[in-house]
Parts: sequence; C-alpha cells; structure tokens
Amino acid sequence: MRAAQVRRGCVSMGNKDYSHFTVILPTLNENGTIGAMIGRIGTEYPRMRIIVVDDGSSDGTRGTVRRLSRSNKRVTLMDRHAEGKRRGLTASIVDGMRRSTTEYAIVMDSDMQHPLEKIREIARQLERGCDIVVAERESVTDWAPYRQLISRALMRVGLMVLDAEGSETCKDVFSGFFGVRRSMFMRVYSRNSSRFVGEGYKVLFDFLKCVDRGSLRIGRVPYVFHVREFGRSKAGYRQGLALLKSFLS
Ligand SMILES: Nc1nc2c(ncn2[C@@H]2O[C@H](COP(=O)(O)OP(=O)(O)OP(=O)(O)O)[C@@H](O)[C@H]2O)c(=O)[nH]1
Ligand SMILES: [Mg+2]
Repeated sequence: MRAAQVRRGCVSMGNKDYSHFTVILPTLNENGTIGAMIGRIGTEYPRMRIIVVDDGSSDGTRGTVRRLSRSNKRVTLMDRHAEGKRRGLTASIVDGMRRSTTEYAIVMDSDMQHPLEKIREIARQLERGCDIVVAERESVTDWAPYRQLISRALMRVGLMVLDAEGSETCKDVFSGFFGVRRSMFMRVYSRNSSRFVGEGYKVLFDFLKCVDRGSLRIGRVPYVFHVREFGRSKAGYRQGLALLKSFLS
C-alpha cells in the first residue's frame, strides 16, 4: 500500500491522488452548502471519496446528494432515516466510518464552518504516520459571549475528565474536524461502543476517553472557526445532555 510505504520510508508523497481518503459529511438539512462542498472536494482533492450520512433531512439535501452520486461514483449517500435508525451525529459518523473502505477517514461538518483547505494538511500528517490529526479551533470569530463562556467551561470539564481517566488528550477535544487511521478508530470503537453517545455531537471526545494517554501519534492543524453563514444550527439542549452523558460514560 502506498501510504504504508510512505510511513515506513518517512517520505511525503505528492498530494495529487486522494483515493485512500474518505471524507465523512454528516447532514441534517444542509442543502444550502452540501452541493458546493461536494463540488469543491471533488476538484481540490482528486479521487477522494465522499460519504454523506443523512439523518432525515427535509430540505432536499438527500436529493442533491443522490443526484451528485449518480454522476460521480466516489460520492455515496447513506440515508439513515430510510434504514429506520435513530437520529444522532456520533452514530452517523460511526456508520460512515464503518461504510468507508479507505485507509484514512476525515470527519467534518457540512455547513462550511470547517475550512476545506485544511483537509490537505490533515491528509499530509496522516500520511506521515499520525494515528489521528485534529483540526483545532485556535479562535472563534463572532461567537456570542454566552456561547464562548459555555464552550470554555465545558472544555475545562472535558479536559478534567480525560485527565482523571489518564486518557489521550489534545487542545480541542470537542473538535468536529479530524482525520484518523480508520482501522484504528474502528478497533477502539468496537471495544468501547457503549461509551460512545450516539445522539451526541462529540465523537472525538468519546474516542479520546477510550484511549490511554501517550498511546497515539496525534497531529494538529490550527484553524479559525467562523460562525455559520448558511442554514441553521442543530445544536441544542439535547446535545448538552448528551455531552453530560459523554462525561459520565
Ligand atoms: N447525520 C446527522 N448529522 C447531523 C445531526 N445533527 C447535526 N448534524 C450535522 O452535523 C454537523 C454539525 O452540526 P451543527 O448544527 O453545525 O453544530 P455546530 O457546528 O456545533 O453548531 P453551529 O456552530 O451553530 O453550526 C452539520 O453538518 C449538521 O448538518 C444528526 O443528528 N445527524
Ligand atoms: Mg456547524
């Protein structure tokens, strides 16, 4: 395998072919952005696979993705609602990981809040041997003060939980933008599936708490997080409760 050779030889390969990467895009009513995201990933990252995991969108998201998947065999739509599955972001991402077949997977939001150009850096670090590469929010523009406050407080608690458990950690343990060696992620998940909160939003945190500190090679890619410009946030009190569950499980 080319990526394995790269790891052994510690050389970086050109970024022309991304066929050993899958981007997992969870969607819940993201028709305003999903088409453009798929288009940009297709042109900027040749041969990269894309799995859109939808949870019953009612705004045409699935129709858009289905149409694009007909003309591009690298695009796959997973329709969890049609499969009768319970809605959940973490569960969707795990389903996307399970469905994907490539050596690496990159998880990101479908609302354009995560800069697509950072995929290149995540991919590069994975190819150089990192087990996981976390895109870390260095700063957040235009977040309401209350949201910043809540976010900081929760981050502190999250770091305390990981410290107390001797678990793996990083600067942005709640990031929704990261890349992993897929087999490693699935191994950790299958041994600890009951500790992943399916309806929650913090799959990275659930993953980190199941891994001993110091056991992973973690890469980091800093970026500036912008507030949503398109569509509406799905984060709410339910996700707050799910996070409490994540802290306790
Ligand atoms: N499949 C699936 N996707 C979801 C679900 N909830 C949210 N999403 C998607 O997950 C991503 C993150 O959700 P957001 O609503 O953007 O959450 P957020 O980024 O924390 O909040 P904002 O900053 O306000 O956008 C987006 O791509 C959503 O469409 C869900 O239950 N199932
Ligand atoms: Mg968002």
